[in-house]
Amino acid sequence: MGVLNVTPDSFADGGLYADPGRAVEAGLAMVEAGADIVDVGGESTRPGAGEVPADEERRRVQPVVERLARQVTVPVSVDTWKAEVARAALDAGALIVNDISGLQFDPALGGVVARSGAALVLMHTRGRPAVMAQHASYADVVGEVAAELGAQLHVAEQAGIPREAVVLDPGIGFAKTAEHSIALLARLDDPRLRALDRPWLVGPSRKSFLRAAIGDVPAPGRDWATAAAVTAAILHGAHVVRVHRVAEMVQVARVADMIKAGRAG
Ligand code: HH2
Repeated sequence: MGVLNVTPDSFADGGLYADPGRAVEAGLAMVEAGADIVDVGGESTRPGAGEVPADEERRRVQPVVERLARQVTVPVSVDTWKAEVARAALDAGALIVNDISGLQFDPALGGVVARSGAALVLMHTRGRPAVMAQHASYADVVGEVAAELGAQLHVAEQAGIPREAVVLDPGIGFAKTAEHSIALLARLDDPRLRALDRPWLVGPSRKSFLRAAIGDVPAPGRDWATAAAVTAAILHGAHVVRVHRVAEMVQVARVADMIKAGRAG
């Protein structure tokens, strides 16, 4: 999954794709480089970020989703927790809703996804990005994330979204300290996570937990570190990795897949 943030302020690619034409070009280049999904986002959810009004977020993402969806054969996803933005993006051709709130922030989102027949990425977090760092407290991060994702999976099913349409995400860096993010990546194959019986998406790309190993390198310089995290995630059972540098991470993912399978090709 290639990350395409059409925002002025995303932590790793903010401002690069504010112009819709450039954003579409970047999305096409990601598909050319091997992305299986392009994830278009119009609101930064980095720790401490404020919220963007729905009409502004819709204005950012809708034209990009519409043009990309017409030109690529892979699914386009929309990275939003707002029902209104999701509805506009689905009407414009998106096939996946990537909800960082795991259906916690907007009670109308589940119904929008259910009625459209779209797939849903259900990510774990606690509290809005502005305050989520205050909620990074766990006695057993893997067990608590598994339990909370299980509860939200139930909410999705109650809203009419088939279980088969849901991909789970432990929410690397969302209401997590570096230790929590590292524990989740190291134990993605824990039986309590596996028991939820859904595919896993992980988004370690350029995130600040990587600094625990490499020091204070700015986000765009964290791609080698991201490659290591992507490899580890795949070896521990991740099915989808959400990354900024698609061409390089396609190579990383293919080699990790090959080694995990234990045979060439
Ligand atoms: N991380 C970010 C945004 N959306 N979605 C999922 N499913 N999983 C993630 O880990 C995830 C996500 C944050 O990264 P980015 O989009 O690069 O930054 P920003 O939120 O500043 O736009």
